[in-house]
Amino acid sequence: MFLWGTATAGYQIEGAVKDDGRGASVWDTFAHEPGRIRDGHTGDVACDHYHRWPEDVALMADLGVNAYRFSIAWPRVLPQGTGRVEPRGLDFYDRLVDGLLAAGVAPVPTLFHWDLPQALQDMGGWMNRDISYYFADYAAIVAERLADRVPMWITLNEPFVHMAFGYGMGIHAPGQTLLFDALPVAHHQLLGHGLAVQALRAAGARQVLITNNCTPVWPASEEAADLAAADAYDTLHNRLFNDPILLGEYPDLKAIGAMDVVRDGDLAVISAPLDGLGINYYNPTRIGAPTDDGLPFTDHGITGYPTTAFGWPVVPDGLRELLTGLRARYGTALPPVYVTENGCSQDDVPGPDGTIDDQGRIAFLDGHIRAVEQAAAEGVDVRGYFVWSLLDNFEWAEGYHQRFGLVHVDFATQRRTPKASYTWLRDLLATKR
Ligand code: IFM
Repeated sequence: MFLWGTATAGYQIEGAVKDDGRGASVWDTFAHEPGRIRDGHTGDVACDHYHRWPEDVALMADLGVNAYRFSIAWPRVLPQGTGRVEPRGLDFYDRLVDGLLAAGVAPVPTLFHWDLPQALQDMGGWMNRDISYYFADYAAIVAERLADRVPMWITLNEPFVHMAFGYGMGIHAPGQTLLFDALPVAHHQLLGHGLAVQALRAAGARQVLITNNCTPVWPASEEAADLAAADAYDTLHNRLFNDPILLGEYPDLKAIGAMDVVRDGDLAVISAPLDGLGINYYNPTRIGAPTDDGLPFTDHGITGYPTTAFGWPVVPDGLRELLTGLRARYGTALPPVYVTENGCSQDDVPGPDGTIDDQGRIAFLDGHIRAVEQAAAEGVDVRGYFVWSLLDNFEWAEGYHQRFGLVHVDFATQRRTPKASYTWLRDLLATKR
């Protein structure tokens, strides 16, 4: 059965950051540091999904999706990241899973969507190899509680973005600016993924995936320097995270740095077979030769396409290109693919009658769903498509300024209003059924 879903993440929607014994995460710390988040927004309340989840599940049932990708907040389950388990945190996800199943929506939890317990950050976060093992312990605890009812698990969300934005450039939590010295974060996340796969399977998990953020890389020209820079960027963004999982080896990293934290046996753990590969796609990236800022490439930006409120180019065919490119690179090593995120931000403002006519989002989704269908027609085994996102939510460094939801959220009142794109998708899904 093809999975049609929506996707969200804990810190972006749950709020209730102090409820039921939840510990602090790196995002609580970071968001409260002055100047980190646009207009000082935080995820303290977000969409208050922690209290309003029945309404949100009802919205999904009405939409007609058969799957929901959400994330489990590690600090709700283990407030200090390791050690004492908080049963009330597990109870919340238990209720959510049962609520989803009762509504005919398959729960697809992600175990790590960037909200590392602050106590583990105080030990060095993902720069510290020990965190990989703590992650596997946490995965085991959650799976022992939920694996009887959860059909599909995702270990990590977008380890590239977490490494690059969180540890490389300091745009996301934990706000470190290590540039290429952040490469151990890639390896420790991947090792944590592999160890978690073992833990999940031991606890009876049926299907296990990882979600990578991938981008087709377009060289700025056919000049050798631009081609080499594009290759370096492709290595950093895509292959660094797909190759070890699918091929059991790192790509040649000499253009970007050295991976000197790999120990014997790690790659065998990392490359354990998966039941699928989750892919998050937003846009291609155009890369040219380095300037003098010390990086081995320059992002040239892409012109000539419509853009989202974020300024990201809307290139639906990039999704077809990405999926067929994965198939070409990995061949039979590529498991079934699930598009675990795709969507766009818009400046959605309710009209005088209260409706939100987000035609741009409808065009975006229509184009990208067609691209998935085209990739399938070209031989890619695609088995799911999840819209980012169900709700307008806390968009990290942008706070509440970027609205990605099929459902509008008035953050002053928490009122949910389905947008025109929600109705459009509901009608589409009805025809697909
Ligand atoms: O909101 C994020 C999400 O947390 C991870 N993928 C990209 C989305 C839009 O920026």
